[in-house]
Amino acid sequence: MNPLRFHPGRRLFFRALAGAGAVVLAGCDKLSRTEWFPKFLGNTEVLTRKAQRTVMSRNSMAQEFPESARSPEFRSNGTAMPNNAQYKALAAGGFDAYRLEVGGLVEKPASFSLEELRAMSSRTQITRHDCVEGWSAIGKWKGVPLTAVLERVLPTTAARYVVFHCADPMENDGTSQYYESIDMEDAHHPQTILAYELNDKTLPIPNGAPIRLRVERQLGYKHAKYVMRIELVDSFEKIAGGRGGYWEDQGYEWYAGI
Ligand SMILES: Nc1nc2c(c(=O)[nH]1)N[C@H]1C(S)=C(S)[C@@H](COP(=O)(O)O)O[C@H]1N2
Ligand SMILES: [Mo]
Repeated sequence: MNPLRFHPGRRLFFRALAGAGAVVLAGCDKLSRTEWFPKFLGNTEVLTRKAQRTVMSRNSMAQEFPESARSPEFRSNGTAMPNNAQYKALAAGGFDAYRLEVGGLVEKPASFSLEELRAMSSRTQITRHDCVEGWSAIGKWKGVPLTAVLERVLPTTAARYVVFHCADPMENDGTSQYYESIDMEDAHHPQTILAYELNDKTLPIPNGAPIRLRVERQLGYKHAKYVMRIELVDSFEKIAGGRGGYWEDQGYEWYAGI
């Protein structure tokens, strides 16, 4: 019998194509994408062109894993504690005074406390993080979908990128801060979340507390930690080195798809 026929992940995947909200590709971990995606397409006559594009494009979902696949430990990489007095003061107060500022090309600039972010819709996902330096770890992330935040501030039609300004100053250059950017397509991807929990616990400082980006179809350096401010822009040319991110300014690719 075709093992795919009654596979629970397949039904869920249909829901994803139907545009249902939160979707978990549960149970698909045993079948690699290359094994089951072509069969899936071959078995199905009803896929619309739009749905097919969803499968084949970078809008497709990053693989999600069962609890048992979680790495025993999720290491920290890059900054583990921002060397920034304002951040340190926030951390000392348990981030009670933290506010995520969201502005730029939006109709309603706003700022959100952690409490407000936690009260919004949430998504939990167990995904693999791949660092360009050659290590990977599987962790469980919970956070607010970036779309939910964007719906509150209403990006204007001119907005093309979402820029994440982080708390950590980067070494070798007293003035530069870590920052990252993604386009609106990734901003609206269902797995793009502002995470506040890792492995069922409040996000630890070494992993980016109180808020860090998860953008699961891209490499680790895109996942901005210590996000303080989000800015909607039409171009990132005038920000820092002009290439859309701290590592991009050092020569890394802006789109780091995996
Ligand atoms: N603000 C900030 N974000 C960052 C970094 C950093 O140094 N500062 N390092 C990046 C890199 S290279 C990786 S692999 C991941 C590491 O996330 P982790 O510390 O939770 O493992 O965060 C990314 N986001
Ligand atoms: Mo990384």
